[in-house]
Amino acid sequence: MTEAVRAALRAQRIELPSWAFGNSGTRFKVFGQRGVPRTPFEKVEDAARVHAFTGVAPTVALHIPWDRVDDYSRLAGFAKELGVGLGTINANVFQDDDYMLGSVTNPDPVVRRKAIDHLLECVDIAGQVGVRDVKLWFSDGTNYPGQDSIRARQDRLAEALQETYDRLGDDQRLLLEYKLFEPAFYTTDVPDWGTAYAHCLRLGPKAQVVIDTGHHAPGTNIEFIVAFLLREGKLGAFDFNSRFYADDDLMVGAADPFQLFRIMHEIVSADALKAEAGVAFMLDQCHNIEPKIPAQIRSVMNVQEATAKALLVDRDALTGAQQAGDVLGANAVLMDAYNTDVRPLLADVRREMGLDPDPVGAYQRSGYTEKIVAGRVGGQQAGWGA
Ligand code: LRH
Ligand code: MN
Ligand code: MN
Repeated sequence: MTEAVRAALRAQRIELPSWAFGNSGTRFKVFGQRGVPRTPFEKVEDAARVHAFTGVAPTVALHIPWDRVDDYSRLAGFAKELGVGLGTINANVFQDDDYMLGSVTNPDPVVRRKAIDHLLECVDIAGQVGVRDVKLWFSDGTNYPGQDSIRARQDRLAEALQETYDRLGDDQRLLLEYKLFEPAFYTTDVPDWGTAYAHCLRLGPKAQVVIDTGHHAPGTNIEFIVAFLLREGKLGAFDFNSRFYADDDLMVGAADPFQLFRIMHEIVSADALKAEAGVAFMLDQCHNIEPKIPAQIRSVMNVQEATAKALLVDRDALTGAQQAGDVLGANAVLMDAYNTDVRPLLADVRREMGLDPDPVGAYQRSGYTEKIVAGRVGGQQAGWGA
């Protein structure tokens, strides 16, 4: 049992977002931190440090055009030299003035064409560097009743998704992310998992749903969505972060570690932790007031702790109690695992992997922060709020 748990923890993979390393903030203020990356290459350098100290974060997701470069193969080669690789390509069709009334659902066909062309470009970039996943999130929606036809916007969305889907290579996937609201405040064109699921189902097997943990109404039972989508083979990825109010993008596991555990319990129950299951575990966060590299390390560790606890659930005892209708017993099995202190186990796993058992401390002792603060002047903004 313990060796199986350790092996699963060693094999776990968590993808980092390039945008977590840039300056970020709210619509009130973006705080500049010293030493932040000025280029996508420097973001990859920072991501490589997170992997160096955790051993489980070997890929970095890009956001286009935030991470636009002339030569993506060169960026991929650079990442490889640092011991990491490029990950999911995130398409950004939400920051141009043209998109004020929407991107792929905009009433203007010229704007829709521009947005779809960008999605196709993202598929092509992913293809060039051998990346499997292209992630689509649309800020599209309306602010006022009557502003546009809800139904026509679904038709436009379906058309855009189909064209993008048709461009995918055999081994590529389209990942569709939903979000309840923001920036649109009346309707959002992909507001929930049901909408995302229905579009993905129509598109076919290469289209799957992304669950961003911060994109639901308060009180939503996210682990139910996880269980349902896994059962249907339609859970493609997570964007992990945590929230107290809305899409706060705080460190995963910071606001509600118990929820993260419940999510990972569904993953482990469905045997979906292993890479072959096809669920990508990504962070989607911004670090407005805390230092970014250690915050990413901390976030990776939080996911590992929730995973370790989920792996420790005594599944035979749980099934036994469930089948016997033993409500309290079943709940106790789950709580026993959740209340286990898994930090010594994870420290051991890190030693087995040749890592320092204390990744944040090891990073802080490494002198990397001092090096980037001295060497990088005029860091980049991550993009809006992220
Ligand atoms: C939207 C979102 C989406 C974007 C990211 C920057 O709120 O979660 O995943 O790509 O933020
Ligand atoms: Mn997201
Ligand atoms: Mn978000």
